[in-house]
Amino acid sequence: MERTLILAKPDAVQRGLVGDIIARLERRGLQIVALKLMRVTPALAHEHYKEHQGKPFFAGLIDYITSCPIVAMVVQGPRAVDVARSTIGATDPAAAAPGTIRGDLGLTVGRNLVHGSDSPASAAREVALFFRPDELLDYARSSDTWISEN
Ligand code: D4T
Repeated sequence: MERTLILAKPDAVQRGLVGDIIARLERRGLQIVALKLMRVTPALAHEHYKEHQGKPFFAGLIDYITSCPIVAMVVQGPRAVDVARSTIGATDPAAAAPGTIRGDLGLTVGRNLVHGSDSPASAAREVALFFRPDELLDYARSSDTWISEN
């Protein structure tokens, strides 16, 4: 069982595509472990994208991710990192396969709708950037997952 960070980026929120994106991940079989609507501060954006510092698209990437609220979530499942990335599709939506989120809903790399962690190590780092440990459901604890009867 793996966990991964998913961000529905500002263009997804503005275009009203959050529900569609979540539905695709859920239909694939991934379980939501944490979910929130939030703003990304410049400090968080720089930390999240620090591997891209110095690249020509870095400033635009920071402006984009901080421009409007996003929806951050953690999902889990077998090989969740790779499963989420294959559901999301290639980084450039113009090259992403039809049937993927980016291939169906996006067109340009600068507005590619979704982020998914690229490895289990990145996922652990990124989940900790966006969520406190107590914000993550513990599916082993039945009170977190089942509605109790009256
Ligand atoms: P994220 O990290 O957003 O899930 O995207 P990917 O994992 O698929 O792609 P990435 O890390 O290589 O790129 C991060 C982010 O930068 C934007 N970008 C990327 C861009 O605007 N221009 C570019 O040329 C590239 C390579 C898109 C995603």
